[in-house]
Amino acid sequence: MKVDRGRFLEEGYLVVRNVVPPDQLEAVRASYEGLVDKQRALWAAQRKPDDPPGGAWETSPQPRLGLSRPPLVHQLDAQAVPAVEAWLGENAHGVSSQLLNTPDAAATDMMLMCNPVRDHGPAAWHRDLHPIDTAPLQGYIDDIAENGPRYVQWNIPLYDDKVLWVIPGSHLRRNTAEENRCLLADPRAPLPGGVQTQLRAGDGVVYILPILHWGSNYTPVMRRTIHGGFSDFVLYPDLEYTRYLSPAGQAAFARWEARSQEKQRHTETALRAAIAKDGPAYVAALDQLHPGRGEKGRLLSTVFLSKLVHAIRLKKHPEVQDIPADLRNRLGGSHPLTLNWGPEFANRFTTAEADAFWTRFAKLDALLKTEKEQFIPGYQSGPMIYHFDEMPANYQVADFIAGWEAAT
Ligand SMILES: O=C(O)CCC(=O)C(=O)O
Ligand SMILES: [Fe+2]
Repeated sequence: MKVDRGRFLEEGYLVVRNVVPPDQLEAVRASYEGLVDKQRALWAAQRKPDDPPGGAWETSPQPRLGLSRPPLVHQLDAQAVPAVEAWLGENAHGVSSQLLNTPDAAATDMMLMCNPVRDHGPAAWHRDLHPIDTAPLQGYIDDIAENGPRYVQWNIPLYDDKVLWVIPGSHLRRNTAEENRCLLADPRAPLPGGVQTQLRAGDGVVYILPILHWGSNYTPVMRRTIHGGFSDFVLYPDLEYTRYLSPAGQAAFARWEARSQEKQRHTETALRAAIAKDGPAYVAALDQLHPGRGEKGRLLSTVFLSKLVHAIRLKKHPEVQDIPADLRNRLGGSHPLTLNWGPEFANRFTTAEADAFWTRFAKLDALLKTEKEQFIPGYQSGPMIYHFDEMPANYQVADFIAGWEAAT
């Protein structure tokens, strides 16, 4: 299927019909329901003393399965095949590759959002963006405007679903003053210009990550909505289950895993070039990481790397005190879309190497910080001493590299 990429880039979202073809819908539903049962057993077993018997299934406003993450990923078997392969069809994988303008986009975190057991009402409007451990919004906007998104996210409901609202075009701009006023007054009410998506079972909405969006109502009405995305930047904790997939499915995950390893190597090369103060090698490594991107793309990746450098430093020196608690908490996980390859990535470097590249990135880190703690609504970061929106003024990758000479 040919989709309207121009419209997608402009509005930040697109509704695609029959992402799950009608003749597969029943099988995909049944497969996901089997996974819901498995996850409910896990939640019941993990419940805390004060929780109801079902644990998170009963307490969460949006009980969510993570198919590609432990512990559920360790339990996938032949029964899960239609659930996983729903990601591989032409209208999911093919359309995602078209929209990302890449030959073979990889499925990232594969999830399923379910209805809560009791009414929880609306969530808060937000962008799926936590600038504290990734980058300021403007960095994303500039990169997307220059070369399109690096990641596209999907909601693919298996039952009719109108929970999600979006603000068209908000992926390419900061919040307006009016939006900030409304969000501070009541983040759980309709915003001016908001559009409610109206999806039939099997249709999907695909959107560009920093778009302002809203989970407008979490009620006990049956909801089983596939959620997750596609990118060239992925990390798979466990691919053991892929042996149950069709040959084409196995081949897809094998290609994507090889690509992930390659991207991790290019990330390592970039950090080693920084240690060596080799500017051309640093830029060459970034160009391998995301071929075809320009200055804005390289700058965004450099900001991502400044966070990775923090994560590695923290792994080598758990006692350091100068990393704010909220940043520290996020850095412990993985976030491949922003080049955080998880705790084990630090093992590629010695402590001395980690200290050396920290020196190279310290100035940029300081430029990303604000003087006083600040807060802007509509993000997944609370009040913080890093910029929510603004990138360093008049700053390019060449300035980052020039800064190495002045440093020790
Ligand atoms: O429920 C939805 O459709 C939106 C969910 C969402 O935005 C989120 O969990 O980040
Ligand atoms: Fe979200």
